[in-house]
Amino acid sequence: MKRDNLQLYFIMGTSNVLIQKPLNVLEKALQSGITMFQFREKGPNTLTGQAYENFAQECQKLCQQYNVPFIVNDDVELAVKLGADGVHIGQEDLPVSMVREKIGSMILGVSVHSQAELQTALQYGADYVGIGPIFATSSKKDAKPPSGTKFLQQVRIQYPELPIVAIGGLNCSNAHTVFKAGADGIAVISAICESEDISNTISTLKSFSILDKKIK
Ligand code: 3NM
Repeated sequence: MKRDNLQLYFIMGTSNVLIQKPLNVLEKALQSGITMFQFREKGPNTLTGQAYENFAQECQKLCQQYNVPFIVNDDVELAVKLGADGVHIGQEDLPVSMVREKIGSMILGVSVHSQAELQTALQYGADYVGIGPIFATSSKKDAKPPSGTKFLQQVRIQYPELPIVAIGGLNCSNAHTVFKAGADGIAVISAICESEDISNTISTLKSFSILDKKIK
């Protein structure tokens, strides 16, 4: 994968979208320029069984149309079954080594919060790491306390070439701080799911990245 893919990483499941249809939100986000998508069906009243699988497949189909990598959160079996572009795991999920074995050369993203977790992720070939929650988030019930940008900054200095995405409470008002701290990109749920103008939100979020600054 390219570091550029992380620039604006949208994460969504049915429980994150209250008023509109989830697939409409995803399509609008794809049209507006998200660079990666994570299917994360967690939280209250989530889909199960065939409905869960069908919804994942519909999300994947849309991502393929827009040439945006489709990443599955946690569910390695589903990712392999659908031929997803990758898997993202947290520290509560299967060990990094086991996931790498199961998914072969697919993209592997790992959430890390400490040096020890970072070293394990790198040892087993994580393609990118997620660092957060940077700010308070209401989208993940078991999120750790907000960490700020200190660890992110440290990891960037330590590994200048490592693909890093920041997550947790990021929005149009604060996203600039994580790009400044060295993130390649931002991962967001509510900033897009709760936006009244997805296209405008996405162009604002992307404008803080050095990738867009180079073009201007
Ligand atoms: N993981 P929002 S924070 C899925 O810290 C997730 O690992 C986090 O949602 C972590 O953009 C988070 O609405 C939720 O804050 C991010």
